[in-house]
Amino acid sequence: MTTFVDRVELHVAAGNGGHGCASVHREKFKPLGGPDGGNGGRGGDVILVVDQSVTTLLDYHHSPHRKATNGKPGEGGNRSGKDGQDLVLPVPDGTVVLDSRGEVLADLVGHGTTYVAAEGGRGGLGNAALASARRKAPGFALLGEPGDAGDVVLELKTVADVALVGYPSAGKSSLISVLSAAKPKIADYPFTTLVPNLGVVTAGATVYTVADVPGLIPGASQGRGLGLEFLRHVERCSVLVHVLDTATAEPDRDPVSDLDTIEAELAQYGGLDDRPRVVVLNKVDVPDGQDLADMIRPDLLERGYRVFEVSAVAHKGLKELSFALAEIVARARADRPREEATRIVIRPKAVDDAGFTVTREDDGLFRVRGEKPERWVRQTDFNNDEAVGYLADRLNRLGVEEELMKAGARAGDGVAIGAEDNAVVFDWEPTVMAGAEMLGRRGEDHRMEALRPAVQRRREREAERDEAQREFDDFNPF
Ligand SMILES: Nc1nc2c(ncn2[C@@H]2O[C@H](COP(=O)(O)OP(=O)(O)OP(=O)(O)O)[C@@H](O)[C@H]2O)c(=O)[nH]1
Ligand SMILES: [Mg+2]
Repeated sequence: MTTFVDRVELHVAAGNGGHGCASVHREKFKPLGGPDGGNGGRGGDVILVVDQSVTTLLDYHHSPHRKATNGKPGEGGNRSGKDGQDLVLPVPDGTVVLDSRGEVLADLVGHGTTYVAAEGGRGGLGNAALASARRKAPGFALLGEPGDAGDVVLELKTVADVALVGYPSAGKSSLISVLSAAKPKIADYPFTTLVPNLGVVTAGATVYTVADVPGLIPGASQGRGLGLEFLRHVERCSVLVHVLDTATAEPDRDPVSDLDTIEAELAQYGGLDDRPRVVVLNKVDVPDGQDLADMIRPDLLERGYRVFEVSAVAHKGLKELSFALAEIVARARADRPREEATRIVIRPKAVDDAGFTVTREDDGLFRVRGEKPERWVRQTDFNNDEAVGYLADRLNRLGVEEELMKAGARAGDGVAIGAEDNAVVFDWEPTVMAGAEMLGRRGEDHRMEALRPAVQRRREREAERDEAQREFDDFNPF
């Protein structure tokens, strides 16, 4: 049998956004041509799509690193960069997507269901798009944003109606082979089944699926044997069938204590309490087996189980069993109006209404968190003073300065924008716009200390350019 993979860790990286372009239109005898730098293209997404022709996660086991392509940078002449291409990854029906901490992100059920596992970065605006009445000829462009990158875990949960559980060699695979057309491997040694088998059963008008789980043994929920790995496959089932071996030769086992052991393991695993149970006493073709079945039947009935005596080998009691299971499955389907569509969990964004938060940390550092401020920082080319000045303006307009002041920030305090491991840190100087309490003289635009030299140079340059622009405007009647 081919390898079966039902859990993989996938490393996904979306494409980066292309950088915007800073360019000035040049033509002979027209020294003051307008900005014509195009925008960068968007990075491609990594998208998971349920494809019913895919049955295992094997491909991702072999090559777990997947990356979408980057957006191309913008170019002069107002040419936008090309968008990166989305990377579409086909996954089997019933794939559950988790983050690396084990939180469920999405539960993908149904052909065509999609989930964006990593979002491509936005392209940066070129200087043409950044031009405004106030900033007629920006000498900078925005950087493209990096695409999302990270690990997701894919788990495959078989979507079976009936799950067969029991000790190794109890006859689970044999039962599937006689109830359905499936031909799983059957042998007289334990752990014959290494991965779940799935069979389709037709009983009257009802068609349902049956899966077996590799044999469970005491301690399975702690990871002994193979079964636990596969219990997730039974999580979606409507009914659990205990397959009990009435003819085991092992001295310290009997069907009732086997049942107790398996139940204890299921309880340890958790989440299966509400599933109806049925007991199958298998191997009653063996004379001792029939005697034992007769002996324990009253006990099982008293415990409230429906009990079926069968022989997978002699094809005994199969019809009753398959019709009884069909009835339970049909009832479960009726009770649970199949809203079993995709359950996608939206990752919460820790941002309040203002779009950002300011918090003071123990060491006196002020931390600014928020989608916009963090994005703006990523988009900034810190080697370009004008770009840094533009960032300061944006932060100010959003009200970041004001909030910092309210939170008690003083000149010279450290301010970090972004998460701990990925923040831009600078010394803060309040600006004119932030209110009356600023420490500098009115009209002086001294910003964050670290940015100040840059900002001052920018202001000087802007003043020069504005002057030139004014002269030009005066001279030019349009
Ligand atoms: N006499 C008799 N033997 C059976 C019957 N059902 C299964 N067996 C035998 O029991 C052994 C184990 O059967 P499997 O179907 O492989 O058991 P399993 O529960 O799938 O075992 P694992 O996959 O190891 O967990 C095989 O030798 C079967 O031929 C039955 O009804 N009567
Ligand atoms: Mg088996």
